[in-house]
Amino acid sequence: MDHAAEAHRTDLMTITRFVLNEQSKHPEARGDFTILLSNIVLGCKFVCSAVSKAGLAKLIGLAGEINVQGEEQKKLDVLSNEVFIKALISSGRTSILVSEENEQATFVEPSKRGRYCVVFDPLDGSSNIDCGVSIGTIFGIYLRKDDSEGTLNDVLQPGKNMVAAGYCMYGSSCTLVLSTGTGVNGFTLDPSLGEFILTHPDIKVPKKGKIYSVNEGNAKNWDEPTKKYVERCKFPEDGSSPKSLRYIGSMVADVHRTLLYGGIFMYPADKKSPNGKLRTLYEVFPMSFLMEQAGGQAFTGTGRALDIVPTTIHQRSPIFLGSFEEVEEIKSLYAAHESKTL
Ligand code: AHM
Ligand code: MG
Repeated sequence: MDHAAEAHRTDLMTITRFVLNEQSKHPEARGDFTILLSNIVLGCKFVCSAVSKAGLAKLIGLAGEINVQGEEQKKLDVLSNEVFIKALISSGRTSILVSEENEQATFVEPSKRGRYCVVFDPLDGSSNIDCGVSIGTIFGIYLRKDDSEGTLNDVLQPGKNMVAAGYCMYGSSCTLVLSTGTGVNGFTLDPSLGEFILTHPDIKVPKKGKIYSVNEGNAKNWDEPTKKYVERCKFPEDGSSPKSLRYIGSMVADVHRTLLYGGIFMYPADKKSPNGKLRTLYEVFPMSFLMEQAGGQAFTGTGRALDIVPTTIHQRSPIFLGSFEEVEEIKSLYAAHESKTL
């Protein structure tokens, strides 16, 4: 059944029902994850509504600006951050929160503490808000390592230790893509019901793709393997058709397209930014987790992205992710480059 037909079914699978079904396969599950997720979903619904009203409500603007009512306006990313932090704390299921918007991690007070740690970017791509381009929330979830009150080490874990990851894209529709480690599923918000409905079950990224996605304005500073890969996209050596370039400049939208249509998304290292631009914990890890769960790969230029052991919460990492075969090609270019330079 295609996705459109799926949306017209009457046995609506809401995200809550879906997660409850999944959790019921684990007899030890205590319902904590379902409660945590429903608070993330609440945050996404709030941000979705705020983003769609942004132009009208004049929510957009510099933090600190005063609106006509004399109230201070909040930038959407500041507002989104507050909503997520409050929803996650009041879930009573989290210990440590790391947000792109906050320099320090948030340690939840003992009376509200729970077993999970959430790393997130409340509104990624927010420089695109003013022109109506799709933006999104990205999140990853860890289980606290032990029963202690929680330390920074609980979030400085490699991405492969995440128990779930996802993103919500605020675009022509509001789409939440989630993995709890058993594949990837996509849900679309039905505004009339206020519910996310399963519309994209068991997403698999095509094995090969015809699209590459990168900020080519940085090409001057790229390393040899990246230059060579992009050159091959344009002038294939095997006589095949050149790939198409698509770059929105909003990670959630670029990764969403890559997941559905195949291809490769990259934000490589370059001479000016030796670690690329994207943040390891709450951008690179969740998207790499989803891509692997959908049958693709995620590579940093030196190894598997999900193997990185972060040492600081806001560190960055280069990333190449997408269709299995595209990432395989960039991996072999790096391997060849390395053996040449040894
Ligand atoms: P942000 O977290 O400040 O919004 O920046 C992250 C965004 C990503 O969404 C996108 O992939 C990338 O930055 C675009 O960067 P560039 O403008 O350098 O191409
Ligand atoms: Mg970001």
